[in-house]
Amino acid sequence: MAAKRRWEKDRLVWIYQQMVRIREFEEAVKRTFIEHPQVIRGHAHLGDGAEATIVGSLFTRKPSDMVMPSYRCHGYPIVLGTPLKQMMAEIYGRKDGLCRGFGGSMHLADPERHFPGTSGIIGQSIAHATGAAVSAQIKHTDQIVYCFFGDGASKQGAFYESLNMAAIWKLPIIYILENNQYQAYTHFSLEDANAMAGEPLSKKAAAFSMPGRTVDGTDPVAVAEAVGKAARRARAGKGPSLIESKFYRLSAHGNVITVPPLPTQFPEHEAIAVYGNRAEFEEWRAKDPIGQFRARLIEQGTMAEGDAESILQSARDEVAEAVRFALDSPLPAPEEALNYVYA
Ligand SMILES: Cc1ncc(C[n+]2csc(CCOP(=O)(O)OP(=O)(O)O)c2C)c(N)n1
Ligand SMILES: [Mg+2]
Repeated sequence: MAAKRRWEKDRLVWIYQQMVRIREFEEAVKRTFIEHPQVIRGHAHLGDGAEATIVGSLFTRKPSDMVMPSYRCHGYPIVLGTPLKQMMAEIYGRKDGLCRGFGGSMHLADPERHFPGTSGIIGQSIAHATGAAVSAQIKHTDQIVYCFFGDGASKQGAFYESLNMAAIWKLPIIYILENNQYQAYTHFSLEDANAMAGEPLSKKAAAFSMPGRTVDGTDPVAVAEAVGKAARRARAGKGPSLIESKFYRLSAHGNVITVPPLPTQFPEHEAIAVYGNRAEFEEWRAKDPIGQFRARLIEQGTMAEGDAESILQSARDEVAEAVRFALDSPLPAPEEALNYVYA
């Protein structure tokens, strides 16, 4: 009994630790725009607010399973164990990056860890992930696919076509709809923006006779329970599920590129900048999944305050080292520009 409790405790602390590592990494990406203007040449989109959904979902995976998110993709490889140094070097466009500096923030890939790649074309990653599930089924690899995508992406045709095919063929895939309530600059809800029909979004699963469920995406344990059930179903050959995880994107959609010599910056959140609704933003900021989970673990005696502090400090050290490594890494040589271009 004591051993089981210890195991449970370790698992909860592990979840907290991964959430903190993701947040600290993304804070460093955001800071780079201020402290080292022009270092990140393209766009970067942060997933702060999504940590409980990412870690809770991936908590249930086996190491050989495939993980295929959309373009807001920093958090997932962090949980899979991809070195932060290589990730930061990729975001900085450097030679030592995961994709030798050719991919950038929106195109991270780590095939060794079954993270095949991401796409900035909204909705299409759902079709890619469904294809990966077809491959796993044909090859009998026993892998399942964790397919993450946004509320906006779920309006695309690729979503409906993919869910139909996955249901018919009982593909080993979990569709994790990250409802962060914004689609770039537009609020998702029907009343506010006339952008999205049908709530909760998970009820669309019924059209394909697959299980659909909406969970509190600020609670990693609730996410892990729902996704774990879907994973057991997929592994048993019973087919796909749709999980809508509802949370709030805590940063603006992405950075804005201003004209040099002005630095590239992150603007205010769209709730404030577009809708003038600071109250909505503050309400959700108070439900920050990391703050909530930290308080809960401390209150229930699972984690000591001191442990929480050392988790934060070691994440900061790890990230600082990744930043140093990335800044020291050279840019790819100009003559390499056309390498890896297939057209
Ligand atoms: C096919 C396509 N259309 C439009 C865009 C421009 N675009 C970039 S992000 C985005 C919104 C995506 O919203 P959502 O799927 O909810 O993902 P989130 O940004 O919230 O993670 C849009 C429309 C795009 N990249 N691809
Ligand atoms: Mg969204």
